[in-house]
Amino acid sequence: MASVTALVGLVAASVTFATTSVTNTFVAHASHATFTKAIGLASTAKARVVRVTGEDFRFDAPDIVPAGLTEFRFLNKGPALHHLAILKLAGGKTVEDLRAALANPGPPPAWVKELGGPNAPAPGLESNATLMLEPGNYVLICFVDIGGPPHFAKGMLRPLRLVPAKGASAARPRADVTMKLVDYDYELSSPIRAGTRTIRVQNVGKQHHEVELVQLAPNATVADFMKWMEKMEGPPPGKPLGGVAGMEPGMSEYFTTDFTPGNYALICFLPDTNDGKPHFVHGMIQEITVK
Ligand SMILES: [Cu+2]
Repeated sequence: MASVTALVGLVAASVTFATTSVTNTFVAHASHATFTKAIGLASTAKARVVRVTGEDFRFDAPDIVPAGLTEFRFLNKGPALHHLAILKLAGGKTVEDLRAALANPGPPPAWVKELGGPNAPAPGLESNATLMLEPGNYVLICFVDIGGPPHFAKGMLRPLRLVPAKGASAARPRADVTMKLVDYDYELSSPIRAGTRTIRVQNVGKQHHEVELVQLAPNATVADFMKWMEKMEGPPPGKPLGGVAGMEPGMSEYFTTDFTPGNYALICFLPDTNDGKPHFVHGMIQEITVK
């Protein structure tokens, strides 16, 4: 039986990516100018940008935003690894109902919907996700577990209310590549070329899935990165950049990243609905090369 804790995705011990010098290169590249231009071309209106920062152990975010196409930009101030998972609370449920549900073991309530959101960037980096949101009650939450309680239990859980917007919503952005999440694999519509690329992530599987994008260090493999994840000792052979957090089947949303040439890993850490094992154990882990 799946439990509420089965929503927990990334499992990470204390991480100190921010100390690596490579990090600064990525901060310098963290521009979304190309992305917002692309949206402008695709429609008369742009996605509404909502900026959120995360740190040990809290989110800074607005309380109320208008509904419609929304780009979340998530800055991880660290020092731990954090992500910005977005849950929709259906049926008029509130954050207090969610807190109560999270405190008790058992199946996740049907009124909790996993809507993705920016997946974990290394401390000091920013990740993003663009998705369509309807009016209602939402929660910003971090499921990352650093060997103790998951971060939401330490304060990284924050309500967000979406209210009806005036005027039409922006159209969905144009994507360079579509990434299909299947049980249990990633299928790209075409190779990702170097540059600022918008990826449409579509969950066509029967289960929830995520994509954590990791830039692998030169000569490192995804196997090296996963081995390092077990103990997290020594310099990391890869750097988390973001991607999209856990999404319900049938959902799609977008993220934009500056891809420099090299090797990257796509990883799903979400637990399987049937056996509870992380999806990467079932094969949902892939190495790609960007040229
Ligand atoms: Cu998965």
